[in-house]
Amino acid sequence: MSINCQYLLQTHAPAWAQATVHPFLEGCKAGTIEPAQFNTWLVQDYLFVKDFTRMAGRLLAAAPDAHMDTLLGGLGALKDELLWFQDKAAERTLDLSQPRQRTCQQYCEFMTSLVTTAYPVQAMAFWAIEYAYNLGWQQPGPMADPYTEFADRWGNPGFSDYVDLLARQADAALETASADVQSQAEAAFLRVADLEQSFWQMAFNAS
Ligand code: HMH
Repeated sequence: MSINCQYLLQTHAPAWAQATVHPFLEGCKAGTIEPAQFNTWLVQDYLFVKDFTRMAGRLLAAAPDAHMDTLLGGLGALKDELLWFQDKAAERTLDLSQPRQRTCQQYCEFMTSLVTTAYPVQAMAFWAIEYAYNLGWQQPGPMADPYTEFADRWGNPGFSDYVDLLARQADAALETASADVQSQAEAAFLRVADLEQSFWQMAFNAS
């Protein structure tokens, strides 16, 4: 029996809850998030997504033929997302050329380090990163403006379908993976969970 996405979510439910439930997201729903907190998240997440896009490119390079179509769709969505971040930053007159904060830097370094791992590990981590936002932005329930469009970006049904496809691809890759690769995938999942929690906390701490 190989590990799969469902197994990881069940086995590590507390770690996953910490990755996807945070006062930052509750603050968006309640409208109590401070501009400094939200704007810090916006700039740092843009810097994150730029590197996540590079990770997506490396994942595509390692992927079997059957997984290419979904990943190419993902890259197309990331192209739009980067432009959308630039629009959102311009509306708020935010400078996107700021340096990465420590947690963002650590997350980017982790994503870069995955290039030396086998495809199943990369596929698992890629799914976990997308699912963290798909779940996190939906869980508080409908958000008031101006946060509605942020919640919808990662919570919309089309994005949920894409994340499901990513889970199926990661599961398929893990099915034939060695025990060593499976344990690397589990470690990568836990690292994503940890970094997601730290990323919310980094933005929440801003003042
Ligand atoms: C920190 N995790 C973080 N930012 C994102 N945009 C996503 C996941 C989803 O792409």
